[in-house]
Formats: sequence, C-alpha cells, structure tokens
Amino acid sequence: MAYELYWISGSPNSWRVMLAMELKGLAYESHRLDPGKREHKTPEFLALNPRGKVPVLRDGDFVIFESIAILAYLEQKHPKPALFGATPEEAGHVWQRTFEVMNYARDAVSNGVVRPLIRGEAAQSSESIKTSAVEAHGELQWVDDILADVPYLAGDQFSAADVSYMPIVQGLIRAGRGDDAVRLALGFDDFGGRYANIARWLARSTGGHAGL
Ligand SMILES: N[C@@H](CCC(=O)N[C@@H](CS)C(=O)NCC(=O)O)C(=O)O
Repeated sequence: MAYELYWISGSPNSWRVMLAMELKGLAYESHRLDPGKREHKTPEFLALNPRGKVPVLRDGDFVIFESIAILAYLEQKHPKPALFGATPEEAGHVWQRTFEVMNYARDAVSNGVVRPLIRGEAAQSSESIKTSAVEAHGELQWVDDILADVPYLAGDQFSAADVSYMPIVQGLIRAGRGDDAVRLALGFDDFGGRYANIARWLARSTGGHAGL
C-alpha cells in the first residue's frame, strides 16, 4: 500500500483528507496517533512534520502536510474524480471558495466556537464563544445563501471546497447540540431548521448520512 496517513481522532483537518481519499478511491495505511500520549510530538513524527500537527501523508519517500496541500497533491496524482474543476475558470472558483472556507468560516466556526466547546472551556470563555458564535452565524448564512442557488459550494460539481467545509460544519452540528452550547444559547441546536440549504447540501453530499 503506497499511502500512509497520520491522523488524530476528532481532527477535522484529518477528516478532510480522509474524505478526499475516499472519494478518489485511495487506500492507505492508517496511523492513528494518540494526542494523550503526545504521539504527534515524538522526534519520529516531528521529522515528518516539524509543526507536530496532523494530517500528514506519506507517499514512499515523499511526505506532505497541510490538509489542503494534500488535497492538491492527490488531485495531481489521481485527477478523477476531479476536486479542483476541469477548466481554469472552474479551478479558480474552487480555490477561491476553498480559501474563503478555510480563512473565514473555519476561523469563526471551528476555532471560535467548536474548539473551546469540545475542550470544555464554555464556562471560562463564554463571552468569546458568544462573540464568535455571532460571526459563525454570519459565515453559515453566507454558505446557506450560496447553496440556495447552486447544489455545491463552487457550483454544479462537488469539489475541494465542499470537502474542506464538511468537517467544519459537522463539527459545529455536533458541538452546537451539546449542553454547554444550549446553555449559552448559541443558536446552533436547530441547525437544519435555521440553515435549510446547508442541511440539504449535507444530505445531498452524504447520501442522507449527515445525522441531521
Ligand atoms: N493548517 C493545518 C492545521 C493542522 C492542525 O491544526 N491539526 C490539528 C488537528 S485538527 C493538530 O494536529 N493539533 C495538534 C496540535 O496542534 O498539537 C491543516 O490544514 O492541516
């Protein structure tokens, strides 16, 4: 088996790469690291990624990290099904949406809301979580409005932009239903009711297995 993937359970960045590999039908040897044992900070792992972060993909002697870079690498090696469009215009649009997702939606949703909630920081960080939640709702509305007009984030085809967004929104759906999120009245518990176009996109993209 050529590919080896290093990942941590619950890591949305790892899940992004797993989704792409699944879509492209690529097998890999799985290396699940235990963050509790700091397996992502061992000298052996830091030799692969000096930042000590997952995902990391190894392809023989070639090692690559950063989830979106891994997607781009896999696309070059396995162009079908295409995740970065077929024409220059499509590729540009997919990259634009992917960067929008990673630079804006991820910051507000994953970093500002999901991460502190799953780390159990609701009590000490309630004000910053509430502030981020307002921003996150703005980013969700942006996606919901896009999906009112087209089936996928970059248009008619499922693309890297969708792969990039899915772990972000799934993390929010899970954390947003939790007791802490409900107690802080963050407004994510009726996700499907509030963001119906995103809910439909999730159902469309996952064959109805999105868990909404
Ligand atoms: N920009 C990187 C982010 C990687 C990242 O932050 N990974 C997290 C897991 S989702 C991690 O390894 N955290 C462990 C740590 O920072 O110690 C990517 O897209 O791959």
